Amino acid sequence: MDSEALRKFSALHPRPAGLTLHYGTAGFRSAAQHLDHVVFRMGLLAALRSKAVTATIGIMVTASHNPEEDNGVKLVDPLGEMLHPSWEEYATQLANAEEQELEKVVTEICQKAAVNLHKDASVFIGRDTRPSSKKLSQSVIDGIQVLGGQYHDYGLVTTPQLHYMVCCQNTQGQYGKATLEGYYEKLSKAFMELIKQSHCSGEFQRHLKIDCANGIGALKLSEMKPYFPQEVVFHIYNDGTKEKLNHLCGADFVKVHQKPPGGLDMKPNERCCSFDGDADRIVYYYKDTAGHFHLIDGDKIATLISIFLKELLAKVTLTYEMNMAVVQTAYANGNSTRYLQETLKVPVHCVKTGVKHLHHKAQEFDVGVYFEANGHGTVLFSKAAETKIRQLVKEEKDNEKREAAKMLENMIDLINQTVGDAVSDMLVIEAILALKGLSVQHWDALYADLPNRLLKVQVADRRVIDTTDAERRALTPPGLQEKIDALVQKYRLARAFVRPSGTEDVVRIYAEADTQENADALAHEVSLAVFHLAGGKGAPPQPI
Ligand code: G16
Repeated sequence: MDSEALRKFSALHPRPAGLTLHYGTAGFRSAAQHLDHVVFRMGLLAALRSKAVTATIGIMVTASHNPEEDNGVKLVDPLGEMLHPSWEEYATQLANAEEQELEKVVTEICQKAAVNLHKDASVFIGRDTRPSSKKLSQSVIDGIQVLGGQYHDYGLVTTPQLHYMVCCQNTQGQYGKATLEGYYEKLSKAFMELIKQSHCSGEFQRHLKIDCANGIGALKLSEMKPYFPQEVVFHIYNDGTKEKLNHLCGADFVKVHQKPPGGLDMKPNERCCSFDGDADRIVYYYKDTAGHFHLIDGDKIATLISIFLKELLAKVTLTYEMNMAVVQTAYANGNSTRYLQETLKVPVHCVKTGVKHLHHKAQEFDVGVYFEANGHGTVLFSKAAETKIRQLVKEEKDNEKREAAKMLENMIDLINQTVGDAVSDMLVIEAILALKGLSVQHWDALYADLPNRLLKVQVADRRVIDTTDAERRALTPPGLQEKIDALVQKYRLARAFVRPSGTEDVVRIYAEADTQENADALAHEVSLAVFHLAGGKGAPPQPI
């Protein structure tokens, strides 16, 4: 290691005194002005990880759904997954090391993780549209170069596009070409192939209004437009030319507030959707003729995809048995879980919040559908399932089975299997709706969501809350879970839980019950319990 270069460059990216940050749900997140040293050091970490696994690693500068003033960094492992959990601790150590200790910490990581510093390193970099992102990505480059690493800067890309590039690069092109053109070509081709199989393909016309959260999704969808024929009409709203990123718009705003985004004019029964700030989440919605807003969140997206895949798998099953499961988190609406288990008869698993947990669980199945209620999700196909499906397309004599296998093959190519991807998920949903001849209202009517409410409470230190049972029960502070249990008892069909956010300095509260009034009242009572038992800051939460 070039100690002199490390000293010189770390002095250019000093750590603000007394600032401690932790690797959260999806990397580091904070006010952008606090992050220069973190991203420089994550450049170092990415180079170390690359040397350790002899593969290209990705770094995305983004704070996704957070306000425009925040920023953050997500690290991408070789097959496009989130950074391996065993390295999260190294990331936190490196981010918080005193400047004079940095070399020692790097050496310790090399020893613990068996990193040979003489090996080559390769890192792919991407960034979102935040004003602070360009400068921060330059600091990432400094970190990579200090350890002699090579880099490719993709500039402005969505988070899932960067995950895709990393996977393509490390699979020697088997997953696709590691270019934006390669991504657009692969997805648009699979989408158009699927649509061709639709009975009404002759009169096929897709109109969809898309709120891009004033973020990167707008830029990338515009770039993708020429890859589609004229019949596919995506109307882009909140493209970032007028308003601030994520301000009163985007998937997180729509999901949390259960209302339409600003800047999108919605006519009755029109299908609309929202991306988040880095385009890795999507939710759908519409307004009925009476003016009521209907949210179609990640749970209903997972349900639609599961229905479609299950039907196709049933058609090819006589030839090859494939197991399928859905992975959710504690935020999944109780009625979605009931529908999947009792009506669709698909096994459902619950894991902790964070794509890394869902992705990991979904890898256990031939077909693993995973979605967070907030709209972050995808489908994973096992290698064995993929090989079998591709073989059936080539060899199956029975027309119906071959057609089903062909649809599955196109789904495999259309779905970004590396991570949740708003663009890819949107195309998957649009294709399924067209193939099944379903309107957004039919889709919404699959089951009725239990009324629910998401709240946030600020406390002095959110880490006083520790949870268990996939975050459904609080272990600390003492007495909190007992209080929540007693409150839940007061309402019908009720459920509530609390957990510290890993992306914002807040405690999150979720409640559901038989009516919206009861869900709101329960959420408020639980938020008061958190405020009093976990050291709330400022004024106590007000009723909704
Ligand atoms: C990230 C994670 C998601 C998680 C969300 C909220 O999303 O990738 O898995 O659901 O944060 O996490 P928390 O409740 O811990 O704040 P994004 O889209 O913001 O990167």
